[in-house]
Amino acid sequence: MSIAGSDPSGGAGIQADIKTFAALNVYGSAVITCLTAQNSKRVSSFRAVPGDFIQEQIELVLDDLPISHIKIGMVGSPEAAQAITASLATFTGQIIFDPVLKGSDGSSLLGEGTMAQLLKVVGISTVITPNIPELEVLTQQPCNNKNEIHQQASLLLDRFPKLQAVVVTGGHYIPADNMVSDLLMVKSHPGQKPITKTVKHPRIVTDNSHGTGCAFSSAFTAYHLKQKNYLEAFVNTCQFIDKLLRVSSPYEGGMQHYMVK
Ligand code: PXL
Repeated sequence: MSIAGSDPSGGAGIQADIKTFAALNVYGSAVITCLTAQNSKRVSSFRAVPGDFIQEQIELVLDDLPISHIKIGMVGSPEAAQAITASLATFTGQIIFDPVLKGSDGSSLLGEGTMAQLLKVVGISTVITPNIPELEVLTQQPCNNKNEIHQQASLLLDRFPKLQAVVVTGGHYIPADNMVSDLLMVKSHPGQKPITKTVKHPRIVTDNSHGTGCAFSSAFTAYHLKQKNYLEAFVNTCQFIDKLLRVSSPYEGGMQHYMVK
């Protein structure tokens, strides 16, 4: 199940999630938290779906389908965060949360007063997949280098008991060698350091990157569903996104093209 915002241009949000699930042969259900008006270039506005209606959707689908994994994207309002945390209180499967703060044009996708609620959603999640700016907002600490990123990811694992893994996507920083590093940190036994894995890959320069974060977290969700292992899911997701960007880059129009097989 994806719980996220709608992007009518089909590149990000719940549309990207469903396409990613389909490309990876995983069934997807979709609960929409808010409607955005946007295209590949800019987000013009968004409207929240009422909290009770979000809750009704989640509960009806959970009541019916054998859902093992839930991916949460744009929450968009405090009411949505409340509805999500309330309706998933007894869910025991994986919850993978991509703490979306901004659209790819840099505009805020965080509704008024939602910061505290975002942390509530982190509190029910087993995995979070922030990019570096989102990690900084979640932790309220600068993450300017590898040490700071590792330290803050590790502190999040300590702070939230349900959280098992933190995945930090590195695409927002342009390093000198043009290599992007994505990080997986998995909680270990109490008192022991978390297990870390870094995947380094060449930066793919393309205009067709709208929705990459959504595709990343839903691919991680789909791979974990199939492989039941954070490390395998992480490595496969990095490869999938690399391929998705490569396949998409020749096309005009800013979008990703899911002919990845
Ligand atoms: O990529 C972040 C994102 C998530 N969810 C929705 C979006 C976007 C970016 O534009 O529109 C609905």
